Amino acid sequence: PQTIYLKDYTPFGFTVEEVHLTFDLAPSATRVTSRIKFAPNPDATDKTFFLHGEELTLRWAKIDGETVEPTITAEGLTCNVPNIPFVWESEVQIDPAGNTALEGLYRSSGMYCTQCEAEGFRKITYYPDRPDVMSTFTVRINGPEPVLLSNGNPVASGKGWAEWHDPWPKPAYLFALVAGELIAHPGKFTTMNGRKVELNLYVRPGDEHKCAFGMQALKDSMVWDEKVYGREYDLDIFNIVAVDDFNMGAMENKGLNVFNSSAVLASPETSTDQNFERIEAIIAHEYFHNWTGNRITCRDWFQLCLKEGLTVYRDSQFTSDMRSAPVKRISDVIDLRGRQFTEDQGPLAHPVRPESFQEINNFYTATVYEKGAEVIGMLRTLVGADAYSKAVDLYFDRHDGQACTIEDWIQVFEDSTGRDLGQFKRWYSQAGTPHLKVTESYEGDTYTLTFAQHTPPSATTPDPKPQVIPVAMGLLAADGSEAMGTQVLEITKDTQSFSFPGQPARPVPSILRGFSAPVVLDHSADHAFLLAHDTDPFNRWESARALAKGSLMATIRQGKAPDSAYLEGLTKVVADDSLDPAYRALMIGLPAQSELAASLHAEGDVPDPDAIHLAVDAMREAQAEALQDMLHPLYDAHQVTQDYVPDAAQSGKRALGNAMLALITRRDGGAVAQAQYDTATNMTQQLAALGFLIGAEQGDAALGAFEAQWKDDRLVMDKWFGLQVMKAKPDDAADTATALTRHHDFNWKNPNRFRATLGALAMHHAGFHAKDGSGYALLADWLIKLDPVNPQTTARMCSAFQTWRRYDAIRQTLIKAQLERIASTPGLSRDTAEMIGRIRE
Ligand code: DPP
Ligand code: ZN
Repeated sequence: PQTIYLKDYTPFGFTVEEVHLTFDLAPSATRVTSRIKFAPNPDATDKTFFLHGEELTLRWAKIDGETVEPTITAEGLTCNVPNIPFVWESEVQIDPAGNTALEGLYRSSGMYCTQCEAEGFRKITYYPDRPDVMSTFTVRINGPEPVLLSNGNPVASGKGWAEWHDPWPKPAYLFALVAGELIAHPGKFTTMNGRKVELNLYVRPGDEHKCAFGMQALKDSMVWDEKVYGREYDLDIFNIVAVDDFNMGAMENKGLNVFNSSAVLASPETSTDQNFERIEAIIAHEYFHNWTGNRITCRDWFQLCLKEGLTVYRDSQFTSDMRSAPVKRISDVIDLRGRQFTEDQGPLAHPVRPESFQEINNFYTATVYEKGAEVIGMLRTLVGADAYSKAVDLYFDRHDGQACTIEDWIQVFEDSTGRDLGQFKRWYSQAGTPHLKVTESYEGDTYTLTFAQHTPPSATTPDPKPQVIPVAMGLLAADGSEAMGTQVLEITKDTQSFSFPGQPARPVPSILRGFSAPVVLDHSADHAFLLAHDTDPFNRWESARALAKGSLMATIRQGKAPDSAYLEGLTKVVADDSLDPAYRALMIGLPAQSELAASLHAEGDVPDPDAIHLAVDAMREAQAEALQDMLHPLYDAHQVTQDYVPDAAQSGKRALGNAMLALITRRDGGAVAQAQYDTATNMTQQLAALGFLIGAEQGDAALGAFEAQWKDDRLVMDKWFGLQVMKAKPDDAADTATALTRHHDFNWKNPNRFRATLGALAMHHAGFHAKDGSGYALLADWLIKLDPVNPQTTARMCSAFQTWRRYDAIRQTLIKAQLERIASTPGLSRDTAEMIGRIRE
């Protein structure tokens, strides 16, 4: 397969002035007629007329009305064209029903839908399928389906047809078409300048009762983007469609967002608090793309972080404003460490802006998205909130309607602040997580902190240079009061010292407040003191994490009993009713077992998944013992008696109540959990109780009851599949997953169900890494089976193997055998081949 490089970018030889598409829908033989006005691009030197096209049957093609005979390959076509503006017309036939890859135009539960990002439009018709080619689109859909949707505004419709026009020039990856028997949940919105917008959430019959929350989230997002970023919606209509078979979470197609039904459908009976929060964030994310992604798009796919990093950053700001900022920050850091740090530590490490790829679908990663968002956050910390807003305004003014690069983005900050951001740009070009070692000294009345930064080299960044690291920090006095409020230090060199004179006594530093940079901090801080006194909620939580982790590592390595300083500190925080219950629930959490494995590996040990599992279990037991007097009182005090609302306040109560229930169940054998299960009126309480019952005596009966109650609800059944694997004992995880794959409802071609079952296995650290290799073999079996059907989802799940070099020789041999088995499968997709190739390196 061909490798594509950022440095080889050249503009397309032609501009597109206008696109007209006509779809004659038929499940196995849809006809797509295109009429496209091209003109020679004065900015381009290469004037080759190449149109992408894959899996298309060309019926005819014309230039200015004259039939032409283009040269066709598996990737597209070339044709001789005039050196003046001309009209290209063609008709192709495609097979939506046979499209299981869920890319291009496909069928899902009887409806038609599309997914074109990144390169799916080329499976719909011949076109320059690259993000820097932007055009207006007019689309006519002919079909018997009652609902026929595309981008932009509706122009006209009649029985069996509809026409849409999108006045905003866009790249083909933002094209969308939906047709089917759908029901609209309508809404209305008036923008800040008085534009009346019709809103619709389209769902399949039967899902009407799951729309209200998504509609409200959309309105909240529209208001927020006006208020915080001054961004107004720009069409007469905004449609969202829920689709059951979808590779990703959702897609920001102009005026017609298509969502994985798991990312939009919600009701108290079927969705957990976490589902509601995620849905709100994804709706916001896709809506915010209208400006950061659609109005201003990416010049090429190497710039993916330009839209994704910024949009993730914006949706995290939104969630912080809607809910609790500290809770959101802590959750984001847990996620970043779990997924992005893992990527940075292994063979899949790549910069936020990669410089080469074979298959762009493999770069929709935690590094591009989440680290990309962290980079924006650092930029804002460095320049300040006001300067950030001015720079972003300039970005919108200067680049509206353009396809841009990271250089354009950085330039608006340089121009509006006068700062030189040359060194800062390394965050976009260097892979790897910087380690920041901190040492302290105190002489006279001067307290000094010295920082030394070091980024481990990786395949794409063999020689990392120092980064610009904004370190938010403060100083505490011995009595716990603030000796110095939060300041931001800018570290730019390998080693750098900062002095704080006028300290009458040695202060205690609180470093990297709010996790102001995505780095690994190496500092032997007084975590017990910080857990008790830090005024920064993030660092207070971080101290609990550090103590828990230190204790777990000592148990794993030396068999030590859980650390009493940690348990005492934890007890005080959990008992503190002045703190948000959601925050206290997070305090009780422990580092992921995979994170412990990573730390052991980084410190030169070979992680033993079973020992890690046992240490975590012992720590949970110790927590139950330390907190035992407050488990029942706190559980009772955090029962919600009002009608269910998925807001931060109620969710926080349920989170703390269920954290107590988890520990109670260790003691009472499941009596309280069973009572909660029996009386639950919402999915949060029902599912939490079910999870605690699995493994207890009542577990099988509860699973049976749950299945009987929810067998007709796909999204709830995904939870049922996933939970059994997650809660399985390490030795049973692979067998549990195997049994579930034989369940009559295991539809492996549905990405949600596949991920719920096999993805859960990959996330079960001790189960996936079972010594006999059963977890590895099972996942490999299914990846080999899925690859010809859905390469994108297969390739994504190969990342389960990315940490293989951490483990012992026996496990490495077992994994390697599976990687080789996958790699040698005949006809392996480009997606999966690239992933396995990188992982094996
Ligand atoms: N662009 C989508 C999103 O991140 C993913 N295809 O919103
Ligand atoms: Zn996005």
